[in-house]
Amino acid sequence: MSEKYPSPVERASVLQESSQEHLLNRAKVLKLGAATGFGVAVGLAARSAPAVASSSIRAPRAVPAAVEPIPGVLDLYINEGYTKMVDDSLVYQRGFGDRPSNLGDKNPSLRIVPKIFGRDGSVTESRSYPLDAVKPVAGTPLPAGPDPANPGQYFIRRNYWASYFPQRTIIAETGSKIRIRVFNRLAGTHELTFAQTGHGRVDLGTGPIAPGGEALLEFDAPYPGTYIYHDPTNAPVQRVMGLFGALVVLDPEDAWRVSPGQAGFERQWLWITHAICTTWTGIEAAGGTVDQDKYPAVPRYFMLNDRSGYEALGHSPDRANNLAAHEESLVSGYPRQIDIRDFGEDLTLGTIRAGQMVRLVNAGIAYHQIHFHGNHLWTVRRNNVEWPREFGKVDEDGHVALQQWEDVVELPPMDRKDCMIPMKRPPDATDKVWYARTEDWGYPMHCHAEMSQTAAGGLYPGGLVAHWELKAPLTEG
Ligand SMILES: [Cu+2]
Repeated sequence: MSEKYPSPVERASVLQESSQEHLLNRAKVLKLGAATGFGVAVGLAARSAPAVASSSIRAPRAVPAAVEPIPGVLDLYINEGYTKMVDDSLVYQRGFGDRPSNLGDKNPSLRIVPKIFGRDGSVTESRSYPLDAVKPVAGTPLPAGPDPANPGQYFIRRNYWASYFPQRTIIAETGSKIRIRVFNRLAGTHELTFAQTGHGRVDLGTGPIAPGGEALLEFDAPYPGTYIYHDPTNAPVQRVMGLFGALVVLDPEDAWRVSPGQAGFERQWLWITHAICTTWTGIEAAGGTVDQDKYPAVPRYFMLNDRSGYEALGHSPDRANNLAAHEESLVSGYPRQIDIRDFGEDLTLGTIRAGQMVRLVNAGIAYHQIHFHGNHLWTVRRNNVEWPREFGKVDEDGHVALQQWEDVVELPPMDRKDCMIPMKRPPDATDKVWYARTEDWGYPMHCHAEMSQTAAGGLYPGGLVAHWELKAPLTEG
């Protein structure tokens, strides 16, 4: 455990050595915090490392092992380490972590436990949101009761269930201020950018942070929606190295809706997809810089919420991982009568005629085709722009995209799509079959970009896979 956290003695001495520096920083931070206006990103960047640079390609270690936290500020550490892939190989990765960790650590901090920026100025660590909502057991919301007019179907609770979020998630309530201090613990220059979060959809970021340096980024929570944060250095290389995550912005007064006036939902899911190119990780691990013309990306691992294959499906020998996969990724619920034309309409008091919302995020480099069996999905937004059903779209390549209501959702790199899965009786289930069912009905989700179903160039189905479940009838009790 000592490699994960510095002992109190180590920590105290490190703080002492650099206390003056940090007092100075803190004063600067507070001053800048008071001076910044609406939507302004402040880069307090690039303190250069003290003259202790070694010949090592590794980080100069100018950043102390632990720093004094500032209330309302989230500390992120740019770390490196090795991560176990689905085929048990270890792959070099970088990431925005919760704590400082080093290359040799068995459990490096390469992604954060979800954090919530509250309207009240707080930063809270929580895998579920809203904080005071009831957590669904294994991620599956229970119904309010049977729907007498529709045997085998249920009334769904309105504004009741919390949702679980995967690692790398930052949630910001509207009206909150996002305040992040970033420590670059690596030998190269890195930065943190929140794509399309500024006025006019501009990116807001720290700017380059020198090795051993730190920066403060501060901006007002943008319009409700789904965003990607990442390191744009030598894009997309540093993102593919693991420096990415997702920001979800929600109105705390209306937290069961992706945006004002948009469809309500029972609970929501955040699916962050990602791909790893081991040619690139090998070059960067050796201290090099990827030349994309010389070494085009050839992704070998494909993940959903940082899991692949049997681990993504919750079939691993690790029970804690399986439970987390169910809570975060494996969509599940009870069947309900739904009409996509009137999502959100009340049936009876405290219930909603709606499905579950899946926020699809592609932080990787592959064009994904997220394909569901059992139900079609209704895409309500793409990149935080509403997708009404009245008309189709023509994309940049001239293709007609009629994707509002489909079983395949196209997801190019850096795209976010908010999709409603109705959780309804599958249209091809005849009465005889429907009324005879006694078990959960499980349906696959697989990506139609077939290479993404594999790991290490062939291990199938070791890639970006999931399933969703329509739960069996509840027995009268
Ligand atoms: Cu299929």
